[in-house]
Amino acid sequence: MIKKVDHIGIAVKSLEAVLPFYTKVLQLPLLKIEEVDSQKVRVAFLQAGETKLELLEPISPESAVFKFIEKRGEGIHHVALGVESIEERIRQLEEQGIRMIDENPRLGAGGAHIAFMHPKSASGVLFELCEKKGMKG
Ligand code: CMX
Repeated sequence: MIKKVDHIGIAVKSLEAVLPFYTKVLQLPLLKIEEVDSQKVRVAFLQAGETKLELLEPISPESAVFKFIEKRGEGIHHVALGVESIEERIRQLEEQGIRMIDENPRLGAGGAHIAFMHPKSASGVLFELCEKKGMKG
């Protein structure tokens, strides 16, 4: 069902403030920076071997990431699992009693199809299902 850990989401207050740590200290290649308006975040993707890190900066107090940082501070926000046939995966999880935040996939960064599971259904971890239909990586 799960192909790989596609990326790990990390909540940050400011991309500019933390990027030198990731690009200069850890020497991870910066793949892209983009705004995901639907999620009210600006994101930076870094290649970390076979997976990626997604730095998430809230661009509005309405963003889930803004609320997360207020409550818990900066840090690991979610784990994104790469899947195929995301609609089918969602149905399977629901059949097993898992509460989905997204009952249907929606568009995330880079045009990926994504759906979040509720952390209360996943022992306190916010998991994202992520399908890259016709996309590389
Ligand atoms: N990881 C683990 N637990 C989390 C969490 C996270 N990232 N965010 C919230 N929670 C927990 C809280 O600690 C809280 O638990 P307690 O009741 O035990 O304190 C519970 O979930 C409810 O949290 P809340 O602060 O009251 O916030 P909400 O219920 O309003 O929202 C959530 C929580 C997960 C439903 C919401 O953040 C959400 O819908 N997330 C999915 C979308 C998202 O995160 N988008 C940003 C990234 C987008 C991208 O990658 O492009």
